[in-house]
Amino acid sequence: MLFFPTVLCIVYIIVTFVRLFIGFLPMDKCNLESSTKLILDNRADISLDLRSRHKVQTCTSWRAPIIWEGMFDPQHYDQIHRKEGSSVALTVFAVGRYLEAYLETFLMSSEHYFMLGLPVSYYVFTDRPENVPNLELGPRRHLKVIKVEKYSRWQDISMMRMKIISDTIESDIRHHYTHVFCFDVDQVFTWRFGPEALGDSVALLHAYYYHLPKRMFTYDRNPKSKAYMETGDFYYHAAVFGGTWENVKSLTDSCYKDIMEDKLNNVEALWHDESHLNKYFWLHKPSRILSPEYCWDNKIGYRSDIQVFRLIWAPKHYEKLRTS
Ligand code: 5GW
Ligand code: MN
Repeated sequence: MLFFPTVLCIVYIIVTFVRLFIGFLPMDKCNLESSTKLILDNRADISLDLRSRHKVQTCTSWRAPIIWEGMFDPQHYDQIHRKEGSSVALTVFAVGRYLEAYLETFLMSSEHYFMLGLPVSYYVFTDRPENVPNLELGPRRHLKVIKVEKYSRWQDISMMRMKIISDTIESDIRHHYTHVFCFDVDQVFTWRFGPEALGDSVALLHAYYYHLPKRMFTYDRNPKSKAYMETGDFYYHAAVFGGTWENVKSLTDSCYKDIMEDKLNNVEALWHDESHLNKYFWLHKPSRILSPEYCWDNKIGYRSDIQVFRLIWAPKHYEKLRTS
């Protein structure tokens, strides 16, 4: 008579203990026993601790890590990337009024926090090279200014970035740097943004969407656009993306091609280059994802899952900046 309830009780107790032991991890999406089954961009990734952050998703269904504070040993990444000779080209556009408004703060803050210890070159694209501030840079850090046209439509400034980055990788970056990171200029580094962020193909979770259900994602929903998608994995933010030069070249080529095809068909994707970027990462899964700790907007307010602010959105003054 008492046999069944007793067995049920024992099973329940065992299950409870096992769950407590493992922790209530958001692991349903990747179900890893150990991090050795991750996509490894680098030797250092073996040491990633996917279980150190309980309330957030730390890897994807295709086993790419999502990098959060506490999951990695910063010094370990510094050492291994230095040994392997990783080097980084950072591209940033400062066209029209964005030059005076943001560039100096962006670069100065980057000198304090971005990939310290590795060779870094800034590739600054602007319509007024003579107005780029003259900054003293750290050792093995360089700045190159490249003149670009100022398109009259701001949507075009934003979208032409893809073409210009691709051309610069081909003519210059590929001969000197292993990795490329592409940034919006209207942001400020406020904490370490180090080699733990380097990978073959790197996307960033958008601060406003990372905790929302997929149906809220603002993908392009117009079937006439090449950026059209019904569903996706995450909503990525175009303010930061990167990877090896080979992968960033493929990404920028592909997005540019799709943007041009849309133009021929007289359509423009909902969020311009960001819509195309989201489509690209849906079809070509990133090997590494950065948590919104890598690009946060303080306007969102306190959230317990955001433990550090590595890069924050600068205040936007669209009324002043977007009139030419
Ligand atoms: C100007 C008006 C509207 C939209 C973009 C621009 C603009 C963008 C510009 O006049 N000059 C310029 O250099 N940009 C570059 O494109 C900056 O690097 C900027 O960070 C990036 C994306 O534009 P954002 O930052 O205004 O777009 P959201 O998505 O951050 O609002
Ligand atoms: Mn921006």
